[in-house]
Amino acid sequence: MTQNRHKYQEARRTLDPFGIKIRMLASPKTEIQSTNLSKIAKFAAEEAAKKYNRTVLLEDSGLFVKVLNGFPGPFSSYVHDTIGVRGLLRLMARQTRRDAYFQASLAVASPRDSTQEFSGKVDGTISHKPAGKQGFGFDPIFIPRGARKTFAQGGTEFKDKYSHRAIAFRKLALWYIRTKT
Ligand code: ITT
Repeated sequence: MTQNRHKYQEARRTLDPFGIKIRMLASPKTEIQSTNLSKIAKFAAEEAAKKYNRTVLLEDSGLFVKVLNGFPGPFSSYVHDTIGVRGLLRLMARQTRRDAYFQASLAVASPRDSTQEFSGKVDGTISHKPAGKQGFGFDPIFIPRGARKTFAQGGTEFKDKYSHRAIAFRKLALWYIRTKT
């Protein structure tokens, strides 16, 4: 369940090779006030599972910048919509320590079973200027550790190789295959 088509497409690409099919439920999630991504995802997934009486996959994610003490973190969507990529770069002007990570918390809730949670994290650095046109959100300024280009320069294969979301959804796929098939 997401209103962000990019998030849905990335999830679908990751689950496809495992033979797991999902559909996009473009409904707004109830976002509780918390700095904990996992609590935000779990609450919203459980509420949606009850409301729609079906299994719901819901992922909450964010970019955590070390020199900004983890900002924007759980507020990444709002910060992206307000000050944007360039605003974040301005906050980091003249900073040489540019370590950051993306985190994804994925909750699978169903009206019957207990909620399952999976997470993914990718370490990297914030570039000095935006580069690349692919992807979404903060992709133009995030360079994963071990690479030399931003997520937005790399394209889908590159993103799926490194991304926090791909890691979380692969964990979900392995759990699903182990327990449900
Ligand atoms: P939904 O709530 O409808 O799922 P959303 O985009 O608002 O869509 P989040 O609340 O999880 O989703 O916000 C995460 C924000 O963090 C997202 O909007 C981006 O700005 C940023 N973000 C998360 N993962 C990202 C990624 O893989 N690449 C770039 N930016 C990402």
